[in-house]
Amino acid sequence: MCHSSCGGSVRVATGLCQELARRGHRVHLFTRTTPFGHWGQADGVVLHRAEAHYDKDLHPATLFAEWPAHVFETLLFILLQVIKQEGLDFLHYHYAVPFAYLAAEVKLRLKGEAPVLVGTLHGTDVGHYGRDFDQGPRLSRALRELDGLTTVSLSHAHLAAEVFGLERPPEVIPNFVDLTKFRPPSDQDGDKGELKMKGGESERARIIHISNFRPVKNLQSMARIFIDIRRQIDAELWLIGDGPEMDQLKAVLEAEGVKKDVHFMGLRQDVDCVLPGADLLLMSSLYESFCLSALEAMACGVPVLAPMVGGLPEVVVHEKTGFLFPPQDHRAAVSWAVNLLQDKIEHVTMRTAAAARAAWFGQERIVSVYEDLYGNLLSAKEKRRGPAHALPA
Ligand code: GMT
Repeated sequence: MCHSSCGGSVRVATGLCQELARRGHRVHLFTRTTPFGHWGQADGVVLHRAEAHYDKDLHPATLFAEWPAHVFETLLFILLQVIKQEGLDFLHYHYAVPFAYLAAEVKLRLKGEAPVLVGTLHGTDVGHYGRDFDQGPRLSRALRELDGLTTVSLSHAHLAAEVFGLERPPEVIPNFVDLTKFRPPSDQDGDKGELKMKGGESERARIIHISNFRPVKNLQSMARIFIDIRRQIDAELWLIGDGPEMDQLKAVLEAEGVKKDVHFMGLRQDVDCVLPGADLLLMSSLYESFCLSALEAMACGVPVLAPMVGGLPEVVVHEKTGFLFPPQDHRAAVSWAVNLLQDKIEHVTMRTAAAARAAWFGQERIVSVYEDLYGNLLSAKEKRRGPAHALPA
């Protein structure tokens, strides 16, 4: 189960589904509506939606975690039906709200016949909902119904343990990147999508920011850093994504006279085609449990400039694959960016190191970690149920 927006948890969930199906597993995906991006049946994943069509008010950049009761009930009905018909072994959700409640309800209804329940915590499900006076305790109870709980970084695991009062922190299975899609530019990629934008002999530095433009991305700060970089060197800013903070961001860029240096690329699915043409990814989030964009940028050989918050230090290696600035220390961020973008040798070294580091988070390896977890949880369940329920050899 996952949301339908363009966010990282959806990317991880759908990527995991596709890779598991490619490996021969039977995979069903349960969502509110069609997940952002192309979702064909060709990849072998069977999609079940509570609502067949996009509601025009559901902007794909916004994660709508609080569902109306009828949507919740519809997906629960579909879940129970498919679990019984297909004899599903696992029910795995990405992002706790509202899926932790759905999983707990499935367990309550199916009792001993319920599939093994796995949950993956991603970000604001802990930092926002976990701390909520009303939802926090409910969520905490729902998490205790799980057979396996994971999250995407050590830092987020500690936060989750503290917020939910868990005896043991969730298991860390980091996010992954498809290294066949996200890779540094090569000669064969000459015509690959937006790489053409790099064309010409311009020496202009290309700084890219990718997000869902929500308050947690701290876009005013991102704009300030870009503006100060632009005051010192020739640079342009590529913005990928859209969201509630976009209008305010545009106003700042306009007021500072740098809007002409900004390319608004909107929400798009071919980020892998754009990223390799950039020189630096700029993030300024207040919090990131992981920051999938940082990983994808590094996989494309793009160094990352980001604040030292949450799980970012587990992804970006300071001074090797990018720079991690203390939050609020814009001066340090600007100075690192300017120096890097002016030093071709250092930039190439960092590009190579970034791609090498990202390889450790390759989809092949990380999806196998999920498979191992499923295997272990299934064996534990069989053991609990005793020999009568053992799987045939
Ligand atoms: O929790 C959120 O704000 C939404 C969530 C999402 O669906 O995009 O983002 C989180 O999950 C991503 C995938 O694991 C991480 O890369 C993001 O860092 C994380 N966002 C936050 O922690 C704010």
